[in-house]
Amino acid sequence: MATAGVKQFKNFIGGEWVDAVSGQTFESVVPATGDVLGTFPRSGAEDVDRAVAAAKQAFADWRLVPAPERGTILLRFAQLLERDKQQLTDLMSHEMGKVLAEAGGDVQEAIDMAIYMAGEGRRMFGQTTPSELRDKFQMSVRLPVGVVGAITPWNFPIAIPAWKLTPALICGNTVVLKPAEDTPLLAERFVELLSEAGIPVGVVNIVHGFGEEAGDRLVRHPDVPVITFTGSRETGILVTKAAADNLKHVHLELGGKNGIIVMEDADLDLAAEGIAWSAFGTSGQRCTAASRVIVHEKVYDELAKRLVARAEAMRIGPGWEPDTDLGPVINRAAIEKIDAYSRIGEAEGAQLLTGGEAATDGDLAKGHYYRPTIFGRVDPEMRIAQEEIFGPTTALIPIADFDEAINVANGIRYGLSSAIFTRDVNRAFRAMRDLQTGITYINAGTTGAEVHLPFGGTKDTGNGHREAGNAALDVFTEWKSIYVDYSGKLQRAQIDNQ
Ligand code: UN1
Repeated sequence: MATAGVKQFKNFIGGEWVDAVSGQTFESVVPATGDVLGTFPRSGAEDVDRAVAAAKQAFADWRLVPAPERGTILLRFAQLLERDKQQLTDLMSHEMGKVLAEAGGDVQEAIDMAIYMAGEGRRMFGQTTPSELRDKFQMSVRLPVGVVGAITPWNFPIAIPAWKLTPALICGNTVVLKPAEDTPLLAERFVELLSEAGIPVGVVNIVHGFGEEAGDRLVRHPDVPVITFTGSRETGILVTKAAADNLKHVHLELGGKNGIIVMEDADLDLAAEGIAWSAFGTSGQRCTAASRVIVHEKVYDELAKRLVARAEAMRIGPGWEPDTDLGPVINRAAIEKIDAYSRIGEAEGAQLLTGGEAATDGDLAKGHYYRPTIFGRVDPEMRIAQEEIFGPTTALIPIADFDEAINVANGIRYGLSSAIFTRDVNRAFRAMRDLQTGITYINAGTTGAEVHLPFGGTKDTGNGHREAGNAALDVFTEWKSIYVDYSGKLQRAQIDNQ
């Protein structure tokens, strides 16, 4: 189904740019306009098998390349991302839809992560400990695991591949990347830059296509011992089951239903700004987006008024236009899902304060735009307060006191990010301890995690792993404990040596 005049892109396997074995393709479409950016191989099991074979072969040497030398390549990669930042930012505003400032932030996050992981090449600390015995030395070291299968989402199309690939690579693993089918061109640029930075042949491979086809094969492939996946809870469960037969390491970064608590003593201007940014930034398509606002009754009306005013002032348009505040959502299915939740919210009896419909005026009709949507007087048990919508929709939930706020905040299946606006330091510290999320912000919104602290969540947001920071190394290495006896005689541990 290749379209005449549209550029055809390929997979990158063992250092070669190749079509899918089947010859099938799919299109990358601009969500703001419906224009086609290019066609990409619709890969199947055979393509994945080839990529895994290339990655397996490349692992034999890459694992032996000194980690600081691997770090030098990642540093060069960071410099190339920096060199092409403008171009990638512009492309992202087209292919994914986010506004320029956020697209630039996405690329910057990748640069920062690459720099951080380049530095890990000179750290990657293990432990040395004293021995129970004389003349014996012992230490632990991190060793790479092998071929990593990375399945990345469209919402952070440069940052998240960097979160996964740079730690995998610095640790000495090789990679097969299956990027989201909505943002294949950005993933292809990402891999081109890694190659330009000097990543050896076969160390990084990209296989485009769909989850049910290419992704499924990658997850099941017996020669891929590590799977790192960011996406929905439901797909995370499928990935876990599919990987179980081979007892793979599985790292999951799944959904969120992140709440911001606003207490009666909060700086309301600051809170309104933080909420608007967290709820509507990236059109709500962040796993860290604030889709619940848990607000004290005393300031409920005032905050609701300010948030509605902010939402209604947002300029909706293509991400690449400099005055756009809210870009499109990723595709038609997203519009349908978000809109279905607006109807569910109304049917549940929540008050629709603003939005609740697609934006289709003039040229907007060509793209997938949804008005920033706020529901008021939401009951914490309603579906719009429990389920991840992944769009520019947030739910205001009134509460009477701090304990209720914490209970409501925790009363969901997810546990990614949380926030509280308060001037009371005691409450702030209790919130830091009691909010059951992997990330908590004090007097800031729920988005904006930095690359050098662990990123991830509790409960159904994941499976106990974290990415980013040096926590990421745990996903991509095996610990090895090493004992060196230099006594020249057989010494036996854990027994009485008398
Ligand atoms: C995501 O939405 O999957 O903290 C990642 C943030 C960003 C990353 C979000 N740094 O919002």
